[in-house]
Amino acid sequence: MIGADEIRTRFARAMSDMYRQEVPQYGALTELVARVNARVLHDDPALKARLEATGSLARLDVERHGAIRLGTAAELATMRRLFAVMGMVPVGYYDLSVAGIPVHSTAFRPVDDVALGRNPFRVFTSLLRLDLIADDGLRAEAERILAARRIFTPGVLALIGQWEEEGGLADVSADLFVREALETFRWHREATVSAATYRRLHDAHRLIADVVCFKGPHINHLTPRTLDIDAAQAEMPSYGMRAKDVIEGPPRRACPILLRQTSFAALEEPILFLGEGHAGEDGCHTARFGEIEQRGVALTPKGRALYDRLLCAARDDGPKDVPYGMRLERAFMQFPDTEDALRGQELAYFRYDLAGAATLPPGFSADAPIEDMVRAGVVVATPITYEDFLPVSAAGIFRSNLGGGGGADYAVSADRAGFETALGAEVLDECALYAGLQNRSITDIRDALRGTAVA
Ligand code: OOG
Ligand code: NI
Repeated sequence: MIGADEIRTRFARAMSDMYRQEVPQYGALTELVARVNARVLHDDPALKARLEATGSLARLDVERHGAIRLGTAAELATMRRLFAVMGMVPVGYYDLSVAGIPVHSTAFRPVDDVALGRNPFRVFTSLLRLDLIADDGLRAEAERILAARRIFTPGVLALIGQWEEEGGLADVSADLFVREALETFRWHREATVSAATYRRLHDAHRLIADVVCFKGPHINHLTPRTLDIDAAQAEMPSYGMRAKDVIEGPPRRACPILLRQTSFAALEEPILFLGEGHAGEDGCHTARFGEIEQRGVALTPKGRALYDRLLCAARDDGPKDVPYGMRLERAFMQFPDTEDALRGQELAYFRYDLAGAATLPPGFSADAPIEDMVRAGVVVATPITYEDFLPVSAAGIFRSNLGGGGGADYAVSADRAGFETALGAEVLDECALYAGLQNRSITDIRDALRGTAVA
């Protein structure tokens, strides 16, 4: 039997190869990121040593996230089963309707630290909210079109069933699974609708046309992870890419927090509409783009609340004649920027490890506060990487790839319960996962110290 981590690794590689063929600029982007990362590691041996010690260096070159947009509850529920084969489970709920985008989303990803270390491949997965289409006739038409399509191959459905029954897949079946699953994410230049239908859906919202008018949920970007997003952004034009104006997320920091992202604009691609009693008509569609990301430490709810408040301040209150980047820098001066302060004020999650042998200095007990052990040099604290996404940033990424504007005004709020019903499961709480990792590392240390005390 092939383990979930191995199937995920094979799938992520196959997806990356496919996307490189479909969108050559993605290949250029991975080269740019590889070059920037090599330079950062060369110039910052301390960072390199730390990444090596925590197993993060090995995953850096393969690390990617992608995104898809689904049309129906049934598609989402089956997608959950498909990702489960690869050890990817839904984490977090993201409501994009507040930003004028008619979807809500989750991220399918591995959750335990061994799996994350092997390959942290994640897919930001959105479900179209047809309930937000105001026009009843148009909504019914979109529903009809979506109900008729089959985005999964019979082969992949059979293999998912087999995996669920037997709890694993043999080597050959695993390869077959990867091949069959990949079909769902492939680009099809033939639309399933006429030009007129496409136009009507597109006018309701560009995203609706992207989800409804095609055979399946083409992967719309794959994102490599960079160690210096400012450098990568600055170099994008020399690789022939037009970068988005602002980097989403927090500003550059000595101790990177959460997630910073930027993208190049979606490509205009030729498509072929279904003919209505005549030959198909040529058209074009913009959906697929490239993105890069830099990941920092995961924040506690307290840290996240501070982040949200400062981000809001930079976006809304700052004097508008000051460039956004500067307003952001200014606002975030209030966010502590040393690891000691982030730990001391419980703003971020850390993983704790014994610095050396499991021995305690005189006067220490295995139950001493972990912070005292860090100060005494018995224990080292390492930031836990943020593995998730940010709704405001995601909205910015969506918007910049919907050809400007794209912000309808939806008078609705989040519908987490509705999303979970469609999914057929609850989404996991990301903070509980980070807290679990942190607490387990502390328990392990105390156990190890007690073990030596007894011996
Ligand atoms: C997803 C956009 C969000 C991210 O990295 O925040 C996203 C989409 O455009 O479908 O990928
Ligand atoms: Ni993305």
